[in-house]
Parts: sequence; structure tokens; C-alpha cells
Amino acid sequence: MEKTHNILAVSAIIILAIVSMVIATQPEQQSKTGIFVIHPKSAEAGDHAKKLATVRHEFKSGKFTAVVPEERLNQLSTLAELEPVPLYHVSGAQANTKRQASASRTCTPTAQTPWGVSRVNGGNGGAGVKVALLDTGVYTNHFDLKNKIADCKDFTKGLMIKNGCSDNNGHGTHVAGTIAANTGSDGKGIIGVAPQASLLAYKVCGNDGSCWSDDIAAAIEYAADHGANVLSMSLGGDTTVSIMRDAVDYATARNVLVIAAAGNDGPGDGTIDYPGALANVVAVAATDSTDSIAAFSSRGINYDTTPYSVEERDVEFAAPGVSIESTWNDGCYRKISGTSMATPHVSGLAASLWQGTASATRTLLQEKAKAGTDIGRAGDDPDAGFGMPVK
Ligand SMILES: [Ca+2]
Ligand SMILES: [Ca+2]
Ligand SMILES: [Ca+2]
Repeated sequence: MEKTHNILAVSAIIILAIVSMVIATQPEQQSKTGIFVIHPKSAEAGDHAKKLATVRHEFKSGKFTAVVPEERLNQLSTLAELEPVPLYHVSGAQANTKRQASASRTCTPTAQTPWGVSRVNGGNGGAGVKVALLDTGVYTNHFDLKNKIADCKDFTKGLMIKNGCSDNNGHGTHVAGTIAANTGSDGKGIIGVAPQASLLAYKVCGNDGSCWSDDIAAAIEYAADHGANVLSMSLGGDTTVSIMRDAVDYATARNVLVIAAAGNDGPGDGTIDYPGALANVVAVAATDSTDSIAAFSSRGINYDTTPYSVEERDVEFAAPGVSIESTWNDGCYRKISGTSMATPHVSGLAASLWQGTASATRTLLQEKAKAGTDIGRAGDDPDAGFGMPVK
């Protein structure tokens, strides 16, 4: 008996020792450099701080983001408030498809009007309305999109905003099609929710679908200064950051209706992602073709807040987001799922129903959703918010 105890005790010590060794030999979790929001304590401190780090973006508020080497962190923190920049991700499947150019149409969709477009408005309108699309870029030569792209910029290359928005992922091209595809010059392609709207295609995500939140915030401020009416973001993450709130406030004050995916972290309540979770960003959940909420769709906290009043972390709307067919970056079409696919249905409908101001358009969408089928749980709920806005 005593021997057994000894063996057990020795075994426990050996196991503990092995566990300690394994923990000790794990590579350090934090990298040697990080990306931070830098909020200088004075103009002079800001000038000094910029010499200690590689500036990525400058913001209207006077804050900037930079890559900071670890050994400079202490010195920088005497000059400025530092805040880590979160990495977000697109809210839908992606497949890293290589782009291909094609001079003639090589593909046709399985249905020219996808089920989601039929559900929302059948695909019409949007003339004169500009929708900024912040994503992995857009394949601008797709037959059904080639006359839709009013601007094409890349925010992922640092301080200087570059021309070009090539999509080597496919996700951005898919979202673009749901907003504004126009069946192409031959009329044989697919139709989006607002086929007459024009797109400002802003690349803020890399080919792997990950997106630095400072690239996103910079693109939001740029869109607000360059005539965007609606701003659509099929992306998000678990945390927010001051520059995201600042940029959304800036765009909202300039009459831009900002719309984002609820996220794909469902079905638990409170799983909603930022920036959709911000009160002045419209958060969109995903439904299937029977108007049921997708299990993956992130939920809000609507039952803990005031009904039919949008507060932080509330879901606002539900829209089609399961097996959605749209344009792909190989010149063809794909069916994919996600709140990424739901978001452009609401962005397109906002363009199609544009009321001249962002707030009047948002109110109209809310009225239409409230008047329609009660989707998800009863009333304004964490699954679907006000419900599904349809024309
Ligand atoms: Ca929101
Ligand atoms: Ca509420
Ligand atoms: Ca409901």
C-alpha cells in the first residue's frame, strides 16, 4: 500500500516536471513588435513618438497607428497613450482562389436572381448611391461588376493609400456581387440587390481574410471624405478600439450609413462582433431560405436592453446568409454562407431605398423590418433584432 503511494507520488512529480518543461519550452506568445494606436500627450510628444516607430496610418483625431519595436515600448509610453490594434477577420468562408482574367464570359450562375435577392427586393434601384465596400478587394473585371466600380483603393500597404484593390481571396468579390451585380452587358449574369448603385472598393483585408482594424478605420474616414452614402463591412472581431469608434462617429456625422456583419460566433447570446456591435453601426445576422436564423450567426444582447432601440451589442437586422450564390474572383460564381453574405443584402437595400440621409434610411429599414415577419425569438430579439427589412 505504502509502495503504491510512493509510486503515485513519484509519478506525480515526474508528470509535473514534464508539464513544467513543456510550458517552459513553449515559444513566447507575444511577438517582438506590435501594432499600437498612439495617442500623443502633446504635438511635440507626437513628433518625437513618430521617430520611434513606423507609422501605419494617421487619423483625424491626431492619433496614429504604428509598428513599435518591443525595446521602444517603455520610451513611447512616456510620450503617448498606447492601445493595441486588434486583428479582425472576414465573416464568411473564403478560399484563396487565384484571380484569372477572361476576355469573354466563361460562366453563368445557377440562378440569375439568387434566393436572397428575391427575398429582399428582387434586385432593383440604387442609382446615384455610392456604397463603400471594405473587404479583401474586388475582381473588377468580373463580367457582372466591371461597370460598377467607381473607386478601387488599397489600405493595407501602410501610410500611403495605393491605387488598386485586387482580390486574391474571393470574399470581397462575392459581397460586391450581392450589393450591385448587374447581370453584365450581355444580361446573362447574376443580379445584386441594388444593380444601379456604384461601388467604392476598398481593400482592407489580406488574401487570408484577416484585416487590421487600423486599415479599416483609415478606409472608413477616407470613404466619409469621398462621397460614400452606405459603408458595408462583412468583417469583425471580438474587441473594439478607439480609432474604430472615432472613425464610425466621423462617418456617421458625415451622413454615411455604416453596416457590418454580426459575426459567425453563434448561437450563444452576446457573441456579436465589433464593429457591428457599436450602437451607430447596423449589425446584420444571417438567415436561411426558410427565414430561420443560422446557428453560426452571432447573437446580440437585445433582451437585456430597451426593445426597438439600438444599443451597443444589439443585433439590428437579419438577412439571407446561407448558401448565397454570387460573383467570384475567378470570373465565375460560388455559393457560400456567413453573416458576411447577409450584410450586403442590407447594404444593397439601403442603397435601393436611400432616403437622402443615413438616419432616415436607417429608420425606414427599421420600420420595414418591424412590420414584417417576426424572425428569430419574439419581438426585438438577440437573433434577428428588428427582423428582416424587405422592400
Ligand atoms: Ca450595432
Ligand atoms: Ca435595444
Ligand atoms: Ca424576432
